[in-house]
Amino acid sequence: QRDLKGLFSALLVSFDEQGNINEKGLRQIIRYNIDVNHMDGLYVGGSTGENFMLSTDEKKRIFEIAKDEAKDSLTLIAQVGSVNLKESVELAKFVTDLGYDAISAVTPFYYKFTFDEIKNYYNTIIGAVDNRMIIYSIPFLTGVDMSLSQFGELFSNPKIVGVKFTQADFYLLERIRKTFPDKLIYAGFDEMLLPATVLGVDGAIGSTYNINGRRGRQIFELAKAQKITEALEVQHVTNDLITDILDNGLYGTIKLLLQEAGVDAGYCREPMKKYTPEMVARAKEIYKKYF
Ligand code: HMN
Repeated sequence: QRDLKGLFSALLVSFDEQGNINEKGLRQIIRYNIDVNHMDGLYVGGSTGENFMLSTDEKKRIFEIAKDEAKDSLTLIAQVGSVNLKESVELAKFVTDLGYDAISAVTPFYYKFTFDEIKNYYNTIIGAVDNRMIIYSIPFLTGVDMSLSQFGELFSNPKIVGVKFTQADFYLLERIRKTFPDKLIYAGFDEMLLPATVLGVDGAIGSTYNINGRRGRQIFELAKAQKITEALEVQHVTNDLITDILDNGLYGTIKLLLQEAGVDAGYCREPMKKYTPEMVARAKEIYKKYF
């Protein structure tokens, strides 16, 4: 079994102007993450992958392409969560057969599910496969904000091995770290990688590592080595970059930056907006400033 620790890009997907998967471009993004960013792994099918706007067949195609391009060169985690639990189970089986190292599932969203319903959702998905599950907690998008004891209830299933923690509540992060030393915690906000690393996360999963993976690596390694002043310098530059990216439109701008780096990262899928000429021009300036 592969060690699941380290730095992961939440994989971007290249779409053509009609919103169809651009396989060649997707393969180039994967290569860039392997050859240039030197990631430890890829988180496939996450928010960054525009996953919740895709059909089941499209999700499967992306899982296949990522495995085919990456082979065993880095760790692969597949996000299979969906409000359609039957789809989640189907995808969990599909990626397990493909050889993914772990699965992950977002907390079910849109309806106000009870915690018992959420617990049943996780146990059902992971019960269907011989694999490991990482909870994907992102309260600002899902509205699901779990407590320490609720994480504990989910973690009581030994196949639920960790959490991707995309929240800014560092008190809760510290409590989870202290209470569950054997579970894996991934920092989900790239702009807070340094403080999350100081609190002892095992890794990080984020969108901006697709283009800024080398700075992410520096922050992570410096912070683990207790070189906090140096790590903070790199985090400051990173956060200037992330602020510029967020101002210009998150996933679209990362794709435009990758295009400047020679990667055919394509477009975003509607309802996400098409690029405006101003957005493209601004991305070129951002690229010159930071790369
Ligand atoms: C994923 O599922 O794609 C992610 O790993 C999500 C990840 O936590 C990102 N969050 C969102 O995009 C909502 C962050 O990397 C985020 O984009 C970054 O920290 C900038 O705010």
